Amino acid sequence: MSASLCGTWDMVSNVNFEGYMVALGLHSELELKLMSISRQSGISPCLRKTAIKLKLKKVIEEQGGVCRIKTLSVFRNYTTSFTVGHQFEEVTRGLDNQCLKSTVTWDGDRLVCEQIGQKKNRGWAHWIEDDKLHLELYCDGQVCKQVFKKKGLKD
Ligand code: YOG
Repeated sequence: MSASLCGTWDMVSNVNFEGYMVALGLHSELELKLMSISRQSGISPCLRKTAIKLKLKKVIEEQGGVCRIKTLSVFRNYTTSFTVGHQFEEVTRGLDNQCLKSTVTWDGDRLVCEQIGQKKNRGWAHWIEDDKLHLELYCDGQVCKQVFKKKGLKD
């Protein structure tokens, strides 16, 4: 883990989070009934409405070769731990509740995660630009772009 990604970061912008969440699996109430799928497996419009208002915080740490990324909010938290280059089982509990085969690697200065599961072209990429932490979350053609500033620093 590049030392520069480590730290506590506060969200300053969030573009197309809605599109990303829809791509993760929105179905209307009627569709859910027809498919007999519990609301748990997608992200309901109500949940998306809550999620989009959140100011997220990232806490990125590395210890003994294991990297941990915490995504924190007043509503819900999500943590993932991994070793770069080693595939792991990721369960997106509290998000879209999927079981993924995830692999994080370095692509130049970008820390890139490929998430293999039911959705095509799912993953994320982190990098530093202008002292800010950048994140692209992508799924099935949708890209959400988030930017974070180091905690305590001005914009
Ligand atoms: O981060 O994969 O930093 O894991 C994306 C949420 C909202 C719940 C957050 C809770 C996707 C309802 C994780 C938000 C939307 C909406 C706070 C992003 C799903 C459900 C947890 C992520 C990576 C890269 C590390």
